[in-house]
Amino acid sequence: AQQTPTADQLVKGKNPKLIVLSQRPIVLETPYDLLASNPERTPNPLFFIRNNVDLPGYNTLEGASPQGWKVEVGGLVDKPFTFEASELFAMPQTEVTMVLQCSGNGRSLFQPRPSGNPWKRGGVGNVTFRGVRLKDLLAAKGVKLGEKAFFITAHASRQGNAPEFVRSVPIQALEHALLALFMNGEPLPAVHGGPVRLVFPGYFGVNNVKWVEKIEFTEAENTTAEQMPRYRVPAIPNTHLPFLPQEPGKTYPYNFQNSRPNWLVSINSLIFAPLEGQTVQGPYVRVEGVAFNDGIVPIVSVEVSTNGGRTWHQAQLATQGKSFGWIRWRTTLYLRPGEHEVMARAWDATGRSQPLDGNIAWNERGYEYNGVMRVKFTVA
Ligand code: MSS
Repeated sequence: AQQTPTADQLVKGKNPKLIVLSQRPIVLETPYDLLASNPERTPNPLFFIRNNVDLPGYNTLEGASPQGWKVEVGGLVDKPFTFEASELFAMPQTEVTMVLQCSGNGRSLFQPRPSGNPWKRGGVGNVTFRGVRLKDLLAAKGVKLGEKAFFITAHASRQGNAPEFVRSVPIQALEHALLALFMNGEPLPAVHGGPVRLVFPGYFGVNNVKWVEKIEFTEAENTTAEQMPRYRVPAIPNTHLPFLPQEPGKTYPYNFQNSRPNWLVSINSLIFAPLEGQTVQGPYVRVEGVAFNDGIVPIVSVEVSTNGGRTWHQAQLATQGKSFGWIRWRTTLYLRPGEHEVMARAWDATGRSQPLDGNIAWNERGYEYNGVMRVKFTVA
């Protein structure tokens, strides 16, 4: 029998412990204990990979040469232009720490199991990108947007006959859009989109186009498969309902009117300690983790419960204010010896929170899971 290659054999420089969800395209999940043991930022060797389309020769943590890498900017602008990735290094740089999360993260927690890579909770990381703001580049080139530029549509390189990968995000995303050149202080690894990636802080992973080659300002969303029907959830547009609940197991006739794309990251929280199945010393037990949302408003509280959600106890937040990166929280509980289950739930300043039953958001491709996390552990 053939052995499945390990993560480091598939992508040079990756930690061999990453879980191989797919070899082609390459999809690697960060084991949860390793995610949890790096609560500030997720190191590059541990960072998850989700490729829909592999770019031949880019399976390494090493950087990719910016020389000769051209990016076209066009669509609804007064002066279309082309720039070379290498030009960006001489421009003012901006740094942003953000959660990069696949919209399929948590998919295997949905019942019945939706189609797609069976992510547990490790399709996420906290990362610092550094590069040039797209709006600074437009200003430097003296380029103005047309009145009907409602979307930013980014196209990935198709070198080596790669199939197309295109995503559209609303024009509001221009405010923080970054042409990333560095990841966690290293030249942007080729496998994470080097030499240049268009990242949108606050938006799900899929929107952060690696190996960007063309940026268009458009009146409508792109119509390729990654925009429709993939990477969407059922919705009634222009309502407050975050998604339209589905009968688990049923298919849905996706179109632009009855669904919305996986854009803004939904509010979520993770428990980093204790870990599932651990035995810890009591009676005082430190419980900690992280919480995040789309960065548009602050997370205002994280609560924990050890009685199945009947009562909740407020944890302390390490930082206040809006953040595209995850924020840390912690608390100490007084617990008797024996088995316990702890739950965590975040709230933000608009009143958004997480469903107690994550399956309420069931959808056939298993996107945007943000159900309250539960961890079973033993107090000695
Ligand atoms: N880009 C490109 N070019 N291609 C592909 O495939 N994918 C997506 C993004 N971008 C892609 C891109 C996804 S889908 C995700 S998640 C992300 O990316 C990831 O990242 P990394 O770096 O980690 O790999 Mo889901 O929502």
